[in-house]
Amino acid sequence: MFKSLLLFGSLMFSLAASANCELSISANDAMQFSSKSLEVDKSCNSVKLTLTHTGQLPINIMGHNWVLSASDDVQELAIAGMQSGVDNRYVPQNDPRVLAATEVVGGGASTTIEFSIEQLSADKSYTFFCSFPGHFAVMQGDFKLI
Ligand SMILES: [Cu+2]
Repeated sequence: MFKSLLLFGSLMFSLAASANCELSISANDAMQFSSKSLEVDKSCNSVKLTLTHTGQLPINIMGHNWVLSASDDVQELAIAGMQSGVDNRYVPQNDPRVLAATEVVGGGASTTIEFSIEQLSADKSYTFFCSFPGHFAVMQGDFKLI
């Protein structure tokens, strides 16, 4: 009895230790994300992501956000985002192609979102990018469920 409890306990511990449901990424004044690839455990119900702008430039000059979409949608979404304007934080509103999106932050600021990944599939290709005008071509990376 004690032995099986011990076994159960260590199993729970290893499950908790392996599930990676929290992500953090930073962006800087040189228009770069700190990571080109992010991975989360597919068993996560939701993912908590924190974006930190480690630069000093103001939000209207070098603002950054973090937007998630299917990889095939990035280019069209980035254009639609630009057209949505600053009031909509450069993200088209009520667009189902947007799987997650943070606020836009300027130098020294950070923002956190929590989003569901239950409708995402480990077999599909997802990309995160910054939709601030002119940034998506260099500010993007892979988002994987593992
Ligand atoms: Cu940016």
